[in-house]
Amino acid sequence: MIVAHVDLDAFFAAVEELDDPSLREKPLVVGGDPQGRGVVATANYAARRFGIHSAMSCAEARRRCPHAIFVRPRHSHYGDVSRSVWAAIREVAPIVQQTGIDEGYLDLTEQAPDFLAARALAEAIQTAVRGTTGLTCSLGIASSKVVAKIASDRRKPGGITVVPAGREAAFLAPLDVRRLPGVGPRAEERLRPAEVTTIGALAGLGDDDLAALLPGKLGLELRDRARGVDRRRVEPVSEPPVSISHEETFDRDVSERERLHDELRRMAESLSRRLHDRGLLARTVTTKLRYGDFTTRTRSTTLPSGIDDAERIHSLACELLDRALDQRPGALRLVGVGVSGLQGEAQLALV
Ligand code: TTP
Ligand code: MG
Repeated sequence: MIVAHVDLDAFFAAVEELDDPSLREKPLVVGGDPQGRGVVATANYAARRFGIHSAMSCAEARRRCPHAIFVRPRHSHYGDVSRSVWAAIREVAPIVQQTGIDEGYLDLTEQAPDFLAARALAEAIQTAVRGTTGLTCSLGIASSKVVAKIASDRRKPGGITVVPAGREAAFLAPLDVRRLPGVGPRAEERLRPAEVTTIGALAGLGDDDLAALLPGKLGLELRDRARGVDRRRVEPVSEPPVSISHEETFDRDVSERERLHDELRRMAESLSRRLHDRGLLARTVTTKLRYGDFTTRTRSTTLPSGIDDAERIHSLACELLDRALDQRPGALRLVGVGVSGLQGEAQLALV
C-alpha cells in the first residue's frame, strides 16, 4: 500500500493572503477578537516566528507580536476554497479520504508502482492545487496512514516527505511522542514521567510496561502505530460537509429565554448525532438569530479542539445567544445553531 497524506499550509491564513496580497510577509492571525476572549484559529508562518500558534488566546498572540494583523475567519469562504482544492486533487489521485477541511489521505497504490512514482504524483498534486487555487500544500508518503500523516508535517510549508517501506520505525523513532496521532495530553501525562518521550521509546515498551502506562486496546494500538504498523485503509468517503446546521422559524416571535434555550437543546442534540454518525468533531459553534424585523445576527466561538457532545454544543450555543440578546434584546422569529471547522479524525479517547 502506498498512502499519501496531504495537508494545506496555514490554510485559513493562506486564503486570506490570496485575497489580500498586502498581508503576505506580515504576521497574520486568523481568529477571534484580541480584545476579548478569542483564540487563534491559525497564524501564517510570519506570525509563527513570534511563537504564535493555533488555540493560543488572541490576547497572548498580540502580546507576542503587537503589530500582527488580526482577521476574523470566513468559514464559508474557506469551505468554497477547500472544495476547489479537493476537486483539483481528485483529478490527479481519485481515491481520496478527506479527513478535514484542509487534510486527507490518498491511496496511490494503483497509480504508483513505487515510492519514486508516488513522489512524482505528490508533485503533480502540489502543482494542481497551486494552479487552481494558488495555495501550497505539504505531503507525506508512506506505507501506512499514520506514517504518511506524520511525514506530511515534516517539511512544511510546501514539502514532500517520502518514507519508503522498511524505514517506518527508523523515521518515527526520534520524534516526540506527542507527534503520534492518538497520543493526547492525557497519554503524554502518563508517558513522560516514565521517560517515554519519543515515538521510538513507546515502540520499544514491553507488554507489561505498556499495560501499566496505557492499559487495554488503546496502548496496544498506539504501540503498533509507534512501530509504523497501521492497517487502516484509505476509505474514500463522500466529501465531509464543511458545516452542519439547524434552524427553526417560529410561528410567532419568541422572546422567552427558556423557550429559546430549549430549541437550541433540540438542535444541539440533532447536530451531535449527525457529527457522531459521520465520525466528525466540530471546532466552531455558531448561533444564528433573526429578529422580528428580519435583522439577522450570528455569533460564533471556536475551540482549541473539536467536540461532538450535545451538552457542550448546547451550552456554547446558549452563551452565544445570550450574548447576542444582551447586546440587542428583542423577540426572535428564528434561531439556529451550526457547527463548522469539522475534523474527520477523532483522537483516540483515553479511557
Ligand atoms: P491545520 O492543518 O492544523 O493548520 P494550518 O493548515 O493552519 O497550518 P499548517 O501549515 O501547520 O498545516 O488546520 C487547518 C485549519 O483548521 C487552519 O488553517 C485553521 C483551522 N484550525 C482552527 O480553527 N483551530 C485550530 O486549533 C487548528 C489547529 C486549526
Ligand atoms: Mg494545514
